[in-house]
Amino acid sequence: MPKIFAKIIFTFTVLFSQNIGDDWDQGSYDTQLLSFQVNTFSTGYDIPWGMAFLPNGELLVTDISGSLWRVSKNGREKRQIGNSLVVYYKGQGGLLDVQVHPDFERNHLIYLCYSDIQRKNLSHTTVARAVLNDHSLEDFQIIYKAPEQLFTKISRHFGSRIVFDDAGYLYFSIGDRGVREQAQDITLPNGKIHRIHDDGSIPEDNPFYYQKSAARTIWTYGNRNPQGLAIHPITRNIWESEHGPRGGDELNIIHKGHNYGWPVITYGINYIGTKITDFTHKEGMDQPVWHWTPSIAVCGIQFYSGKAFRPWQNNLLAASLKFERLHRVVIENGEKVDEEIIFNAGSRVRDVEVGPGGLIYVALEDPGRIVRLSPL
Ligand SMILES: [Ca+2]
Ligand SMILES: [Ca+2]
Repeated sequence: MPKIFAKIIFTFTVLFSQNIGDDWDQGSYDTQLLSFQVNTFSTGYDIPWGMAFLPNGELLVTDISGSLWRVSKNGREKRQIGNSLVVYYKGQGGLLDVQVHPDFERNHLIYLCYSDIQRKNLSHTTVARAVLNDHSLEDFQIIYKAPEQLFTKISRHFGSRIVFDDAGYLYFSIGDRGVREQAQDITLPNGKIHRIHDDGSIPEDNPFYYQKSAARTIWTYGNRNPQGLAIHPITRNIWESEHGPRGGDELNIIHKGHNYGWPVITYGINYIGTKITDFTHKEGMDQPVWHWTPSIAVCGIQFYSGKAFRPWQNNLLAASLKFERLHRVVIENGEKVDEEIIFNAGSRVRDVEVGPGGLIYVALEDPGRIVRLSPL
């Protein structure tokens, strides 16, 4: 009998934490190739920053404020996953991305990146992993942490996203931490894409592994503030999006050891309108596949693969914070050939993810919520 009462109380708690009546995102949208409808999927976040699906179809959601959530397949139940993270929740800092280990069904490992605190107000991007056991984290382990002396009071440009490639390597991004020149300095982790093993050990074939005083986790450099990482469904290349300054938001294909130019080359200018550099091109520095000028404030990206939106197969979905919309970018042979705004959300779009059934999940701000797109 007590067990039944506990269950009833629990059910009520879950239902009332859902704000099920808040269906402000209902609506249908017509686009070039198809029409879809939008439904509220999950509510009650400050800013839902990152999303990752578990193999069983449940969704993990990070809230920038530091909480981690496990949302049922239909979105009706949302339960907090206990964690002991101490995150620097300030400016652009907080709990950032979440990713699921490719072999999750066997090892139950999930990965988190966040702005970590070292003494009072000093912060940097850290990556951790833990075993997800129902609604708690066990065997919590920090697998990447910057040297202590690099933690600063600056609360911007932490990055950060996490992605695994097919060989099981983990890539994560760190922004330039507000000191632009550091993106070119390979002794520092700032303004870089990093590559590590799933346990945090550093692969010996990283490009600067044997270079004296280099940060050995570096995979690419000259990346300003990357907040999007995704694997192309066919080529399996890693694609990255990064915030430019005023103008010059970039979409890049990430290649081992390459220099993506920031701040030596850019299509952007300073926020106050002054020049950063005279150069948009330089030998030895990669050109972006595309740059958004003026900036759309590009955040999360994900390639579409699934059956539900078949005409969008292999297109890139890109979140725009500034213009509060979702873009669909058509890529052919590594180049952008078309772009369409498919969803004017009316709220900053933080992240986009594709669910197991091929439906599209979009993380929105103010109020923090997740909506689901399904074809009509
Ligand atoms: Ca994700
Ligand atoms: Ca660049």
